Amino acid sequence: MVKPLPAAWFVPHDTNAEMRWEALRDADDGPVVGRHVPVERFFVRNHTGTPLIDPDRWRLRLFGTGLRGAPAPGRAVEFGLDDLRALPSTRLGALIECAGNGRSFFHRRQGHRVPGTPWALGGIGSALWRGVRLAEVLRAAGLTGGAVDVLPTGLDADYVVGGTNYGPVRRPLPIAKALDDALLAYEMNDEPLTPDHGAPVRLVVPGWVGVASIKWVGSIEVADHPLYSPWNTDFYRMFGPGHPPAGGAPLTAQVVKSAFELAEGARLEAGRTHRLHGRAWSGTAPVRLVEVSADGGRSWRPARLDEPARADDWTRWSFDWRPARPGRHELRARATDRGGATQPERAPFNREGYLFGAVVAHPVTVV
Ligand SMILES: Nc1nc2c(c(=O)[nH]1)N[C@H]1C(S)=C(S)[C@@H](COP(=O)(O)O)O[C@H]1N2
Ligand SMILES: [Mo]
Repeated sequence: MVKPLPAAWFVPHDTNAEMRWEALRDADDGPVVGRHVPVERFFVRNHTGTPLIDPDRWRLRLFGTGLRGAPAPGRAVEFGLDDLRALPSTRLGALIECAGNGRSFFHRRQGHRVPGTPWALGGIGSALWRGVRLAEVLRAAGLTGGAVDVLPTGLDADYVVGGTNYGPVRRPLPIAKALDDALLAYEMNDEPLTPDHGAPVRLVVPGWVGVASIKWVGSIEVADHPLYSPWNTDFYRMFGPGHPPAGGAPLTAQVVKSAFELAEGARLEAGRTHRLHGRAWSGTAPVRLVEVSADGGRSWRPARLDEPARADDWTRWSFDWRPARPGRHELRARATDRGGATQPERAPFNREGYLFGAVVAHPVTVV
């Protein structure tokens, strides 16, 4: 990674960096981070490493049987960064959340060891993205009515694990989602994209697992037939008991979740009221309700939603808590979205530990 990863903001996991939730709140009553996470504090998920790409020489190449004239890869329709900037731009507040966010809780709360990056809940961030709608670029490239899948490919190094070379990171996206709200983003929080987050251009696929949002995108195949890559076959499907042998359907939308802007084991003074802050989100609908329990899940009280809930972003909430007695306590938050989905007590097991959406106990020490 290129950017510094101060220990106050990040937990390192080899090629990845998890955001500390307490980094959204510097001090009890100190400066707070707004709805969008500053680029310097945004989590990073790299399969390999951050490539440095010269924006002046960068080209986006579109080809395939779903474009007029079915251009072969060698005869791709090309766009430079200036070409994309000349197309109508869109600004969109949206989350990027890793499909494995919360994975460590499969072990910590449910006793199942699963492989992969052991994220707590910090494999997520929200930013304000600016770019051009993928739909706009596909149409400019000659999209036909026969297109069914698009395959954006990253310019980072091939992903090699256990002696297998899976090739560059790439994941097919159904044409319906591509035309609905996917964005080819060149700005993050009103600044040009930085190398770690996909400069010069990345895809942002609102509501879907983070891997759909391909960084450093260099080409997009547009096909009139279904496309496959390891990222929609070997990875990012539900595997294990209760799932088909080849895995469930490729993962798409994220599940409803919530988190406290607090360190694990944070120390809070007894006998005074603390305004606890947190955020809640869902990949399918705006958040409707957040409840908090400070007694191990026996009783729940609604938190205050501090801003209007939106579908693609998280909602900040707060909750006043006056702990009476010193000692260890467990806080819990539970979100419900407008589609009626609520965080369950247990997340459905799957071998790779995807989509952990269950309620999490957050330990604090009252002093
Ligand atoms: N080219 C490329 N795109 C990628 C990845 C990658 O390793 N290479 N990681 C994906 C995954 S798994 C996630 S969760 C998000 C993370 O985005 P961020 O690093 O900007 O937070 O990028 C996605 N896009
Ligand atoms: Mo991810």
